[in-house]
Amino acid sequence: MPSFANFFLLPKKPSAILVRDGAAVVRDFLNLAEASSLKATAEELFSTLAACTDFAQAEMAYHYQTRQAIWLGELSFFLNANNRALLPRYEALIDRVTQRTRALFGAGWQPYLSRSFIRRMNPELRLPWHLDADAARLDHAHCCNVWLPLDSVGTSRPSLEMILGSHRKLRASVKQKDAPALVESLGKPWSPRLEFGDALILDQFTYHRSQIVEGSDGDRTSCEFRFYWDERL
Ligand SMILES: O=C(O)CCC(=O)C(=O)O
Ligand SMILES: [Fe+2]
Repeated sequence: MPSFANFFLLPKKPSAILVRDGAAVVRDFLNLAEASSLKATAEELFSTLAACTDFAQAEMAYHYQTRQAIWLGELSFFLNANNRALLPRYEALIDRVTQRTRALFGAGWQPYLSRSFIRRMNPELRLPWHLDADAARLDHAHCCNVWLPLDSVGTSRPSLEMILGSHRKLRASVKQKDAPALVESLGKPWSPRLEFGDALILDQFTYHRSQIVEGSDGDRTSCEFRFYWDERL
């Protein structure tokens, strides 16, 4: 528990929490109507990809077929050819997530669609400990992940597990892979519970993995909307 004196020194703004901890939970990042629209759009996207027999975008086919992930890098082109009616709804949602990210964290955040996904997760697809800076080849000095699960997570469905503060130690040494000893040296893992509409914002150097929830089938869908910082904005 923080002491009474420290209470007034704790950062309250999500942007200050992100800088301090490398992760910030934002309750109601999307309201219920927006989150429901995102979930319906994600479901329709998965059905559209499932029905596609001939992908013009090889990288999209690769992510979908190997990892059940919809790559956003060329999704607009794909929808233009395969489900044009869905395109404006998808683009409006990206705009909404961008506006919300900028309002909370600063106007310099730019959508990084070529490093963004909507992902279906099950125990076989779980991601081990990693840094997004390394695993997702982010190639910018400042990147974050607006992680939006499309169901509540952290009880029966898996959340993310992370080590708060690890971003400060790992910024200097990016090439660290799955290593239990590294986890112990960085601190105690923590997993937030998130309700539908809540988001977890992760710094690209925060060490994290898919949470392991024993006794559940572990299925869930989530969005990884990545952003990079453009100082000119
Ligand atoms: O969805 C997961 O379990 C892992 C996601 C992840 O590592 C990420 O969004 O960076
Ligand atoms: Fe990740």
